[in-house]
Amino acid sequence: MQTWQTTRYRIDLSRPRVMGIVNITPDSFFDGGQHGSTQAALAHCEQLLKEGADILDLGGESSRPGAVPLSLEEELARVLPVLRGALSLGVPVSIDTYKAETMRAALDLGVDIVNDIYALRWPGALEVVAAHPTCGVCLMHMQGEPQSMQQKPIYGDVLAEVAAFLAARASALEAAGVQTQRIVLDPGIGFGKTAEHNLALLTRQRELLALGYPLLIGWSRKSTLGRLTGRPVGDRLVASVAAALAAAQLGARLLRVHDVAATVDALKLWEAAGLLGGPAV
Ligand code: HH2
Repeated sequence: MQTWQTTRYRIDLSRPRVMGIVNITPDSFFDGGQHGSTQAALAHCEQLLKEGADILDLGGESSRPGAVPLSLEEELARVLPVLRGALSLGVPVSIDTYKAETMRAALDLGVDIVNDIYALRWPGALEVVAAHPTCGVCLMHMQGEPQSMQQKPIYGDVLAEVAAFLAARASALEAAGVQTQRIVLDPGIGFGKTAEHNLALLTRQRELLALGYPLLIGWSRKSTLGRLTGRPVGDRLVASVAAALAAAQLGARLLRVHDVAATVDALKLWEAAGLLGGPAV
């Protein structure tokens, strides 16, 4: 059985799992400012669990194109109180950060997963994860950095380059002693990629499964869906659910989404129809 080892849970990936997004930020591209206080963020966590989320992914810093980096102090002030509360809700809790100090503080609280858009490339990050005995980790691909990543992303073969990067990061982590079962990979939809690059990563997603790790995918509300449909971010629910289903059908086992209830409903139908039999790793 395919699983993801995390601090407190071994997550069964024999079917797709829904990771609900909790942005404790004033400026996230879709829900900025909606769950900015600790109380509002925890209420949102509980709401997402009622809707069927399997995992909660909490972040204090927006990584939207052009986002301004946040100080460590401000990030800790935003995320730690919410993490403390979320850890009692009975599901795996993930921290979306690239700062080693934030990872360490979150892991000290008992957080289950480190989700890093820089794939542990910031100083000290890899060492923090490697020093932990069991936490899960998501390594994401990004070309450039959020401030400038959408200015002119260039690839020869986007699939080959993303796959090579992710394989190298996973190898670095394993060389530092992290077990394969703790690692999942994410091609980073929208992170230094044009709409064409993102769509190639969907149509050829199966090639990433060949790396031998579970895939986590985040299409939710992203601009490529706006390019395809002509709709603003607030009107991309249907396209987001469709993208999540397509990713699941093509073998992704972790879906990072804002719209948990709609995604869970759609997955139930896809599962009943036998469309989620994508190749397990
Ligand atoms: N996307 C965002 C943030 N973190 N992590 C992973 N692993 N994969 C993703 O695709 C991903 C991610 C951006 O979405 P969101 O958190 O809603 O927006 P913002 O960064 O503006 O807070």
